[in-house]
Amino acid sequence: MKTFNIALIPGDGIGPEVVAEGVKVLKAIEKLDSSISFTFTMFPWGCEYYIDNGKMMDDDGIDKLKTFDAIYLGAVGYPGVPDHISLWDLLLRIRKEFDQYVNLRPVTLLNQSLTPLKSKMEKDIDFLVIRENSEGEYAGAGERLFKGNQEEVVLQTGVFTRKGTERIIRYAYEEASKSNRTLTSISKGNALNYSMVFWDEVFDEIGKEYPDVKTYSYLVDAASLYFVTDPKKFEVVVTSNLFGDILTDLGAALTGGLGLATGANINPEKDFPSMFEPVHGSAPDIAGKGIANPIAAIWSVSQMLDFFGEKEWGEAVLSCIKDMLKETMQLTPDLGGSASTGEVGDRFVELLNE
Ligand code: GGG
Repeated sequence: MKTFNIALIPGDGIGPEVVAEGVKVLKAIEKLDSSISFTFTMFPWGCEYYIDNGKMMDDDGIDKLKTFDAIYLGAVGYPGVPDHISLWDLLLRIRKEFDQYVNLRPVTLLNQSLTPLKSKMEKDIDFLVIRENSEGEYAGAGERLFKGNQEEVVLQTGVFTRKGTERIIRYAYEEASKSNRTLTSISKGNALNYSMVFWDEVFDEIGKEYPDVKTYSYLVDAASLYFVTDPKKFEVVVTSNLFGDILTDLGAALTGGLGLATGANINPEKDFPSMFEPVHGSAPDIAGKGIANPIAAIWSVSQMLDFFGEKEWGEAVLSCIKDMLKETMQLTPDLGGSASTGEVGDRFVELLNE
């Protein structure tokens, strides 16, 4: 019997609603497969916790999470707590403390009817964005001088270390090489004359170790255009923290919206737990209405199962998502359906049992 211990951080807004459906799916798998079991430990961290305790998580929160096989996170951020506090003191803190330097965000069209580009599709949109997840513009480095003064100066420094840049680019080459796909680097070397020139150099240097991988390099502005006009150009993409965050929302727009976008924050060395989350935020406008789309969170479960080495279950969950997307009436309103969050989860479990 394999037991996987999962820390649950449902977080804010629709986070708890969608995480509950992901847990429903994991419990259904446990019933179907006597060789797997999961334990779930809930951590009530997030903005409500901040309002009550003045902090987003316990002081020893990182120590508490250390022993888990994975963290399953819903969403962070809610009106009343400044966004940079909620993001930095929970989500970004966990990514950093556990050195989850790889962010895997698939941009995959699971049903042709979901893309606003459908008339132009010659083949399905199906690529993987590998976002650098530990440094760059999210390093937290900067300064605010002469605050409120006419002379005010604000610096937000992009930090690109050799170690950090090499390891993400090497990870991406490995991924492209083992799956026999092309690799595209997205940067901005013409304007960002230190960081992105360095990024491009490292991309070329590491490329010498992978002569089998066909590569492309685009500036982020051109790449944004190609995402929309010619997404089939892309197979595996590697990019910086900020560009990856922005481009994957664009990717979500092409493939059905944020209700379908998942992200895995991976510590490849497995020194620390990895974290799985829907890409979307807490969506305060629909929180508590029972209409949040849980499919992105369920897709995160698929990524988690892959990461655990349970590839068959990971694929089974993805295949059920594809089946779900054929059933308009069983979807939430963002996808044109009228089902509730819980009904989508229940239908999902039925499909898994078929
Ligand atoms: N699902 C997690 C969440 O709430 N994400 C919101 C967000 O702003 N994330 C920024 C990032 O992924 O860097």
